[in-house]
Amino acid sequence: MIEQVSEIFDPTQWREVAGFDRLTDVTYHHDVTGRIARVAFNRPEVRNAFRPHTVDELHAALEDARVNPRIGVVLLTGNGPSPKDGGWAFCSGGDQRIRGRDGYKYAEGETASGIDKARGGRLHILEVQRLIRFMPKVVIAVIPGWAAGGGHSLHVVCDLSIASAEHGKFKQTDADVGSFDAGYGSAYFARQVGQKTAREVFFLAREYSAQRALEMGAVNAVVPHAELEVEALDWARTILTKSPTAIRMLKFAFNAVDDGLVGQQVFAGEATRLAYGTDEAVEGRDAFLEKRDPDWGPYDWQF
Ligand code: S0N
Repeated sequence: MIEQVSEIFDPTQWREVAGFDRLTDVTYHHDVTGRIARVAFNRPEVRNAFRPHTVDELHAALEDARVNPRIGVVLLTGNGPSPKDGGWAFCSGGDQRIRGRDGYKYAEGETASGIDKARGGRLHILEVQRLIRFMPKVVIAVIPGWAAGGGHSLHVVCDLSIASAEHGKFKQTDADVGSFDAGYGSAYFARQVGQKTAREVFFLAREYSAQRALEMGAVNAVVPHAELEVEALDWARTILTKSPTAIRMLKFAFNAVDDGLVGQQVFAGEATRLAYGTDEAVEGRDAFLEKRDPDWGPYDWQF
């Protein structure tokens, strides 16, 4: 029987993933069909804030899901509730005990021997953002509680967001704590909700309910807390009935308009991959390998 990692986690739906049995800061599961991944922040006592080690584990789990050809959808969520006060969180961003100019401050349970100080100041959560953005799978933010600071930015960068009606809460604290996500977290958020609303969220750092986030266009759905993961699995299973190639091309098409040359590069890579599957491209390759001129005769200039 697998561990009950969160109050709304249904262990009958999930399996542990081989090679990921020593995680401390996140949990990683595949559903019983092996087609859906669930990656969850597992520091509910600090509203699922991430320290550098959390980001390492998060990146490793997401990368594993990215390269697994069976996985089509990733659910990114936060385990809970907090054993301290019963509070729920998706993620509250960077662990504020571990940041900044004055050197690495150890988190509870960490020791000097376990920490590579050279890595302490890295903002490698941005690498996680890019992994979510560029993986050819659908990533759904499943938000059981607070999405704040860098946790808010992570939900922004996910393809879809579903929030708990009772506990889902949103707050962009960056300007309160002297931190700022000047990339996807703010500029892309403005694309989603509009400039005025995005500036309000960042400049006033107020708290917003899940219902208000829905009205803003910041989340796709708000569902009863107890049904959050059931609903997310249902969305994932629906997506899995679709063409994998169509979904990946659509994701990269949606991205491309905001991603500049990098977006074009990703989309172009997909176009090249598809072209390599044609007889025409095979003829070009074979002609080179056989040291002859290519015969393009059978291939029309289609219109
Ligand atoms: C999420 C909030 C709004 C929840 O409020 P609530 O429900 O009243 O709970 P609290 O009592 O405030 O919190 C419960 C316990 O959890 C601890 N805690 C909460 N969030 C964090 C956090 N981010 N870091 C460390 N601890 C946290 C509380 O201290 C409390 O502990 P106890 O019980 O011991 O008192 C509210 O908690 C809140 O506003 N949290 C802070 C949100 C925030 O400002 N996050 C950072 C924003 N910036 C980023 O995320 C940038 C990320 C980044 O650049 C980075 C990456 C890696 C490493 C560092 C950084 C970095 O920040 O530079």
